[in-house]
Amino acid sequence: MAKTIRVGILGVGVMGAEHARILAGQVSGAEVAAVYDIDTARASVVAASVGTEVTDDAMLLIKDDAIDAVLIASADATHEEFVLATLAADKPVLCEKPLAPTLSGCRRILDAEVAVGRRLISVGFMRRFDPGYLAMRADVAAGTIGAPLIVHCIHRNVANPVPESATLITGSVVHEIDIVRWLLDDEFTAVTIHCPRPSGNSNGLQDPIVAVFETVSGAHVDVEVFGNAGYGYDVRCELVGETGTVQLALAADVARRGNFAASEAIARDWRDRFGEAYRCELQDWIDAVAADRPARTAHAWDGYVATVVAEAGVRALQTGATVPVDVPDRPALYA
Ligand code: ISE
Repeated sequence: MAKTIRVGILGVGVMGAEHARILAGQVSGAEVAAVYDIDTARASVVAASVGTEVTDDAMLLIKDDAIDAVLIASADATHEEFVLATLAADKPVLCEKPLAPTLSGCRRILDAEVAVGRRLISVGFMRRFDPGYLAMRADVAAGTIGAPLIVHCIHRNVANPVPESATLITGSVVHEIDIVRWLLDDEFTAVTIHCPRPSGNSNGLQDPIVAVFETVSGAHVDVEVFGNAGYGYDVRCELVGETGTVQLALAADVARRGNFAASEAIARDWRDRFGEAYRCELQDWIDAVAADRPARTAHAWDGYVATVVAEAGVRALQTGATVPVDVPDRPALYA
């Protein structure tokens, strides 16, 4: 019988609790073996919900022989320390985005993994497992729409309390940065940020933002992002090629008709919209750990490049200028 992978989860806020729930109930071959959170009361609630133990020391959890793999969903500022400790323990780790909040932190992680010489790090860009994005990528690879020329993206949150406008880029647009690199198999070369009149619901921040990227192949990518769109969590993507277009379907599972009108539900948040993607991401990660192969998720290099591009986006927001994106050479480990 295949080995059960014993996962330790660091951080059980919104996403850590969701990962615990999915791992415990929807993923085969996995067990949530321990959880840690800086808020021990929260850790106890999540541990009880999945029938596991609470550990009050993150480093002990990472080193524990009873833990095979580590999932990091703690505060962004803790990612670097926890990922490096997991690498030092020679264990696979799935880290929620961002890999680290600073480029220097991402670089230290990358260098550490290159020194180990084995890919142990996965980064939680779950959209790569969404059936719609997967179908779009297959179309691009098959040449169905010809060479991609333009990508139109929409990313609207219901009410996302972010500390500063830049977080709309580092926390939200970063998903489009990753998914477009992956869809087009291309790299970004420049970014410009446009700032429309802020919404009355913007809490004093620049919200919405429109980011426009250019790529090595010459494609243009626009991303409209809202922290506080109010009406629903709405993620769209249309890829325009030389001979056709492909886009994510908008339809929910059911559409209702009545009172001379038709309606369908809109997701409430990313857990709702990307539930299947999270499940597939976790199942693939567990299968990869069991088979001792790299997971299909984004790896540390992808996490690093996403931060390179997002940081350029933040500079573009701050200066109003078009900022070049300099992606260094890819280490052979990520070929
Ligand atoms: C949030 O942190 C996420 O990662 C969601 O997937 C994204 O849609 C949202 O905009 C972010 O704030």
